[in-house]
Amino acid sequence: MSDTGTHTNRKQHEPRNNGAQQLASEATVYIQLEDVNDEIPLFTEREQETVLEGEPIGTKVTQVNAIDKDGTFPNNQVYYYIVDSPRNEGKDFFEINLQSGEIFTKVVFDREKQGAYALEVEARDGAPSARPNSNQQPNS
Ligand SMILES: [Ca+2]
Ligand SMILES: [Ca+2]
Repeated sequence: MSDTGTHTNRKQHEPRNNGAQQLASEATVYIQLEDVNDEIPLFTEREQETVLEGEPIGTKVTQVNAIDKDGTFPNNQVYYYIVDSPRNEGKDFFEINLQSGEIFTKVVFDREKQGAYALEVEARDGAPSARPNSNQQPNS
């Protein structure tokens, strides 16, 4: 379809019912990007803490914090765990609040028995991972 004249004749573009005609319409589609759980919660700092010997069970030692850069819940929800491994020296002596990351003592310490403990903690997010080879587990 082209205009034969030097200037456009608007009438040629008006709909007519006298033959085959292509119909068209336009619409704007708003696309919202959906967050995929591809970010791992990362601890903001590795810290060294001290606890006094002789303190009662349940004494707060510290609070760890991890940040997950995913955009939405639960992809960015962080849960804290004490790593359940025989190599985790401190696992029987401390407990952690799943949601707040606060760490508390589970025993009364005696500095003369053992002077320091290494405690491994883990941050996991709240949704199956979208990362490859994740087996649908949360990111950690
Ligand atoms: Ca995440
Ligand atoms: Ca994401």
